[in-house]
Amino acid sequence: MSSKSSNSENDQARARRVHFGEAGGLRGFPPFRAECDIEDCEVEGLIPEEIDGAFYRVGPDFQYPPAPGNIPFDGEGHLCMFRIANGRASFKSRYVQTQRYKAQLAAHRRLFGVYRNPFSDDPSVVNVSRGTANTHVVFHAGKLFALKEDSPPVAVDPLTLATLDDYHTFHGKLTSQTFTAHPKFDPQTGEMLAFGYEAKGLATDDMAVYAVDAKGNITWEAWVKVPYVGMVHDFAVTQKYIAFLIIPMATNVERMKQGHIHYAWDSTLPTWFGVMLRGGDGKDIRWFKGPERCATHVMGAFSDGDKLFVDVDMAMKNQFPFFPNLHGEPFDPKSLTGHVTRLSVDLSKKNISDYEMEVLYPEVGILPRQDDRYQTVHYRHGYMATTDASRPLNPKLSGLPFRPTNCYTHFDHATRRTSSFFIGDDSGLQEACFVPRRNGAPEGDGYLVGVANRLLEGGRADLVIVDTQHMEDGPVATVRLPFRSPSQVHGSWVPGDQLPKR
Ligand code: V55
Ligand code: FE
Repeated sequence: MSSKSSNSENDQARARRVHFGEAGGLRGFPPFRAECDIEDCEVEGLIPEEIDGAFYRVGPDFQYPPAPGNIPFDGEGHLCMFRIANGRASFKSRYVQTQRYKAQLAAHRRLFGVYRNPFSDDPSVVNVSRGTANTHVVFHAGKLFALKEDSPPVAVDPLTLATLDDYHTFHGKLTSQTFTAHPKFDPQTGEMLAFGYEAKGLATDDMAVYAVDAKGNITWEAWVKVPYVGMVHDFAVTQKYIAFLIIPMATNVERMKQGHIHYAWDSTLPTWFGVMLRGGDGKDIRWFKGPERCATHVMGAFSDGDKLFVDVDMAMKNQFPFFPNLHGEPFDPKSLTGHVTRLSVDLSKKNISDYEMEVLYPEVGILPRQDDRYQTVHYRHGYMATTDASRPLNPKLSGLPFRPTNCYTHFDHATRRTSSFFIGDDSGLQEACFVPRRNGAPEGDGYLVGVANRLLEGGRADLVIVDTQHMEDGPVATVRLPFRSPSQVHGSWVPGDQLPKR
């Protein structure tokens, strides 16, 4: 055999093989990719008998090696479920079978280019949904939805995690091409409130807002325009109002055409806080201006007459090192830190043009949550994964570029007091999710569940269960996994009595 033919055979073999390279071709952990089932997981401590339900979580997990220039947020959605009942826990993980996942699997290779950039895709997938379903998983009207904000929900079987509908349009009533990863749930009506941005297609300045009733039918729709096109990752819903925060994470079509990802942070842009009446036609929307800020998640929101309060995790500048700064500014660690910040406006004042901001607590963190039964109404208790730099760090981890998220903090807005659970000097915590102690338990009475990565064990995952009344005491139980587990962006708790019977 001549060396020439063996070279071209090598090229073919190289084109066919799956090879992620160092750290999966990206910063951080390599992809997980395995779909797993564990019955009766190993437990340390005792899972309270009263806990009955499922903790669902989802995050990006690359199916094939990412394209050069891609970012962690573009991995295929990989769902996990911890089913907890009778003091026992089982674990299940499955990829969401999105249109994109199935197309790539059939081709045995990557067909989509970089994060939310259709110009970077293989021509064969022009009519395939780009949605990765990798950001949040929520339960409504008996359906489990895996969500990515650039596409419609993907419906998944809550017991098997098998994909049921890779493009769910609520019986054709979803006219927006997109659907937020952060819908809100009204405990009084059973409604799901949602919106889509870039709703008429790539980089369009249209947003659509929806109410979905307790049976899963769209009952309200309104369309509004945004002041500029940027990431609208989360939103706020109260009994009376709906509010959006537009941040300088701007959609950049020119850069997309050059092969870059969807966004670049434009520090010359202001923030805009838009407020409209819930249930109206959207024509009443008012936009209030603020300075350059980064805020991606809402802890809770409520209205009191004409006054609106929205609590977010807010930082001074772009918090995402993998979303580039358009004007080349270096990332300053101090301006990346997020604090629970209350945004407010008094809608009875007709001639104001700005919104108010108040930093409520000194703790530094990301991914704020609440007792989800108190969405849209006055709430008292919030939770967030925080980084307490005064806590010890294992010397073997001193080389990490950032301190791991080492605490879950409970924020009591009535007393403005906090209490924290510290995971230890060798671990990092992913987002927490609140679990009511039992059906009908008072607000904030229950547990936080969340995954800890043991950083001296290759990131091996444990689910920790912490009593919200005794945060400092440490976990009442830890569900030990024998592996790292797929990554998580967000998760939801679904009480056992709402799950379909087997
Ligand atoms: C976020 C996550 C995303 C995304 C946009 O936390 C924003 C924010 C996992 O994907 O596409
Ligand atoms: Fe989010």
